[in-house]
Amino acid sequence: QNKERTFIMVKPDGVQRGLVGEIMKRFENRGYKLVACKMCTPTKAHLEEHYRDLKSKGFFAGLIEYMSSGPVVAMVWEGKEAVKMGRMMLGATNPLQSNPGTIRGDFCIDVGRNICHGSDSVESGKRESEHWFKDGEIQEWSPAQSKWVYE
Ligand code: YYY
Ligand code: MG
Repeated sequence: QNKERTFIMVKPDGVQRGLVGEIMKRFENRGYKLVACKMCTPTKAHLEEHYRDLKSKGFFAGLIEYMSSGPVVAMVWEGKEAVKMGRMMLGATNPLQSNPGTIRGDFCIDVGRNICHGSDSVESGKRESEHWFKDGEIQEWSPAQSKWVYE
Protein backbone atom coordinates (compact mmCIF):
# COMPACT_ATOMS: atom_id res chain seq x y z
CA GLN A 1 0.00 0.00 0.00
CA ASN A 2 0.95 3.65 -0.48
CA LYS A 3 2.62 2.45 -3.70
CA GLU A 4 0.55 4.38 -6.23
CA ARG A 5 2.72 6.05 -8.87
CA THR A 6 2.22 9.19 -10.90
CA PHE A 7 4.30 10.56 -13.74
CA ILE A 8 5.09 14.25 -13.23
CA MET A 9 7.05 16.31 -15.72
CA VAL A 10 8.41 19.85 -15.66
CA LYS A 11 7.77 21.07 -19.20
CA PRO A 12 10.30 23.11 -21.25
CA ASP A 13 8.84 26.42 -20.01
CA GLY A 14 9.08 25.26 -16.39
CA VAL A 15 12.73 24.34 -16.92
CA GLN A 16 13.49 27.66 -18.71
CA ARG A 17 11.80 29.60 -15.92
CA GLY A 18 13.84 27.91 -13.18
CA LEU A 19 10.89 26.18 -11.54
CA VAL A 20 12.28 22.63 -11.35
CA GLY A 21 13.28 22.90 -7.70
CA GLU A 22 10.02 24.60 -6.71
CA ILE A 23 7.91 21.87 -8.30
CA MET A 24 9.97 19.02 -6.86
CA LYS A 25 9.96 20.69 -3.44
CA ARG A 26 6.17 20.65 -3.27
CA PHE A 27 6.00 16.90 -3.83
CA GLU A 28 8.87 16.25 -1.40
CA ASN A 29 7.41 18.51 1.25
CA ARG A 30 4.03 16.86 0.96
CA GLY A 31 5.62 13.52 1.78
CA TYR A 32 5.68 11.87 -1.63
CA LYS A 33 8.65 9.70 -2.55
CA LEU A 34 10.74 10.37 -5.64
CA VAL A 35 11.41 7.05 -7.37
CA ALA A 36 12.68 8.23 -10.78
CA CYS A 37 14.03 11.46 -12.24
CA LYS A 38 15.86 12.55 -15.38
CA MET A 39 16.37 15.50 -17.68
CA CYS A 40 15.95 14.87 -21.40
CA THR A 41 14.81 16.52 -24.62
CA PRO A 42 12.01 14.25 -25.83
CA THR A 43 11.57 13.45 -29.53
CA LYS A 44 8.32 14.27 -31.29
CA ALA A 45 7.61 10.56 -31.73
CA HIS A 46 8.02 9.98 -27.98
CA LEU A 47 5.65 12.87 -27.20
CA GLU A 48 3.10 11.79 -29.79
CA GLU A 49 2.86 8.46 -27.96
CA HIS A 50 2.74 10.19 -24.56
CA TYR A 51 -0.13 12.43 -25.72
CA ARG A 52 -1.74 9.83 -28.03
CA ASP A 53 -5.24 10.46 -26.64
CA LEU A 54 -5.06 14.09 -27.84
CA LYS A 55 -4.07 13.36 -31.46
CA SER A 56 -7.34 14.72 -32.90
CA LYS A 57 -7.19 18.04 -31.01
CA GLY A 58 -6.47 21.29 -32.80
CA PHE A 59 -3.70 22.15 -30.36
CA PHE A 60 -1.89 18.80 -30.82
CA ALA A 61 0.77 19.97 -33.32
CA GLY A 62 1.57 23.06 -31.26
CA LEU A 63 1.69 20.98 -28.09
CA ILE A 64 4.22 18.57 -29.62
CA GLU A 65 6.30 21.48 -30.99
CA TYR A 66 6.43 23.19 -27.58
CA MET A 67 7.07 20.00 -25.62
CA SER A 68 9.98 18.99 -27.89
CA SER A 69 11.55 22.47 -27.89
CA GLY A 70 14.00 21.82 -25.09
CA PRO A 71 14.80 19.82 -21.99
CA VAL A 72 12.13 18.61 -19.62
CA VAL A 73 12.48 17.00 -16.19
CA ALA A 74 10.61 13.70 -16.04
CA MET A 75 9.80 12.17 -12.66
CA VAL A 76 7.86 9.41 -10.98
CA TRP A 77 6.45 10.11 -7.52
CA GLU A 78 5.03 7.39 -5.30
CA GLY A 79 2.66 7.40 -2.33
CA LYS A 80 -0.93 7.23 -1.17
CA GLU A 81 -3.31 8.56 -3.86
CA ALA A 82 -0.33 10.03 -5.71
CA VAL A 83 -2.27 10.46 -8.98
CA LYS A 84 -5.25 12.34 -7.55
CA MET A 85 -3.12 14.44 -5.20
CA GLY A 86 -0.62 15.18 -7.98
CA ARG A 87 -3.44 16.56 -10.15
CA MET A 88 -4.71 18.61 -7.22
CA MET A 89 -1.23 20.01 -6.56
CA LEU A 90 -0.81 20.92 -10.25
CA GLY A 91 -4.17 22.67 -10.52
CA ALA A 92 -6.57 22.93 -13.47
CA THR A 93 -5.24 22.42 -17.01
CA ASN A 94 -6.01 26.05 -17.86
CA PRO A 95 -4.00 28.15 -15.38
CA LEU A 96 -6.63 30.89 -15.52
CA GLN A 97 -8.85 28.36 -13.72
CA SER A 98 -6.16 26.98 -11.40
CA ASN A 99 -6.57 27.94 -7.77
CA PRO A 100 -3.86 30.01 -6.12
CA GLY A 101 -1.78 27.63 -4.04
CA THR A 102 -1.53 25.12 -6.88
CA ILE A 103 1.59 24.94 -9.05
CA ARG A 104 -0.16 26.24 -12.16
CA GLY A 105 -2.21 28.70 -10.13
CA ASP A 106 0.94 30.19 -8.66
CA PHE A 107 3.34 30.20 -11.61
CA CYS A 108 1.68 30.45 -15.03
CA ILE A 109 -1.08 32.03 -17.12
CA ASP A 110 -1.55 30.40 -20.57
CA VAL A 111 -2.85 26.83 -21.11
CA GLY A 112 -0.18 26.30 -23.77
CA ARG A 113 2.55 27.22 -21.26
CA ASN A 114 1.29 25.49 -18.14
CA ILE A 115 4.78 24.37 -16.96
CA CYS A 116 4.01 20.87 -15.70
CA HIS A 117 2.36 17.55 -16.53
CA GLY A 118 0.70 15.05 -14.20
CA SER A 119 -0.94 11.70 -14.96
CA ASP A 120 -4.75 11.79 -14.95
CA SER A 121 -5.46 8.22 -13.76
CA VAL A 122 -3.71 5.32 -12.05
CA GLU A 123 -3.55 3.50 -15.42
CA SER A 124 -1.97 6.47 -17.20
CA GLY A 125 0.42 6.88 -14.25
CA LYS A 126 1.63 3.36 -14.92
CA ARG A 127 1.65 3.70 -18.71
CA GLU A 128 3.48 7.04 -18.66
CA SER A 129 6.04 5.92 -16.05
CA GLU A 130 6.86 2.92 -18.24
CA HIS A 131 6.95 5.07 -21.38
CA TRP A 132 9.51 7.49 -19.93
CA PHE A 133 11.60 5.15 -17.76
CA LYS A 134 13.15 1.75 -18.47
CA ASP A 135 13.15 -1.09 -16.00
CA GLY A 136 15.85 -0.34 -13.46
CA GLU A 137 15.47 3.44 -13.79
CA ILE A 138 12.68 3.40 -11.21
CA GLN A 139 14.06 2.91 -7.70
CA GLU A 140 12.62 0.94 -4.83
CA TRP A 141 13.68 2.53 -1.57
CA SER A 142 12.39 3.26 1.91
CA PRO A 143 12.63 6.89 3.05
CA ALA A 144 13.55 7.17 6.73
CA GLN A 145 10.61 9.54 7.21
CA SER A 146 7.95 7.11 5.94
CA LYS A 147 6.79 6.08 9.37
CA TRP A 148 6.26 9.75 10.26
CA VAL A 149 4.34 10.51 7.05
CA TYR A 150 1.99 7.52 7.25
CA GLU A 151 0.26 6.18 10.36
O1 YYY B 1 -3.68 16.62 -18.27
P1 YYY B 1 -3.53 18.09 -18.53
O2 YYY B 1 -2.11 18.48 -18.89
O3 YYY B 1 -4.06 18.95 -17.40
O4 YYY B 1 -4.46 18.45 -19.79
P2 YYY B 1 -4.74 17.60 -21.12
O5 YYY B 1 -6.18 17.79 -21.46
O6 YYY B 1 -4.24 16.20 -20.98
O7 YYY B 1 -3.90 18.36 -22.22
C1 YYY B 1 -2.50 18.20 -22.30
C2 YYY B 1 -1.85 19.53 -22.53
O8 YYY B 1 -2.28 20.07 -23.77
C3 YYY B 1 -2.19 20.60 -21.50
O9 YYY B 1 -1.41 20.49 -20.33
C4 YYY B 1 -1.88 21.85 -22.27
C5 YYY B 1 -2.25 21.50 -23.70
N1 YYY B 1 -3.57 22.04 -24.04
C6 YYY B 1 -3.65 23.18 -24.84
O10 YYY B 1 -2.58 23.68 -25.26
N2 YYY B 1 -4.86 23.72 -25.15
C7 YYY B 1 -5.99 23.16 -24.68
N3 YYY B 1 -7.17 23.71 -24.99
C8 YYY B 1 -5.94 22.02 -23.87
C9 YYY B 1 -4.72 21.47 -23.57
MG1 MG C 1 -3.52 15.00 -19.51
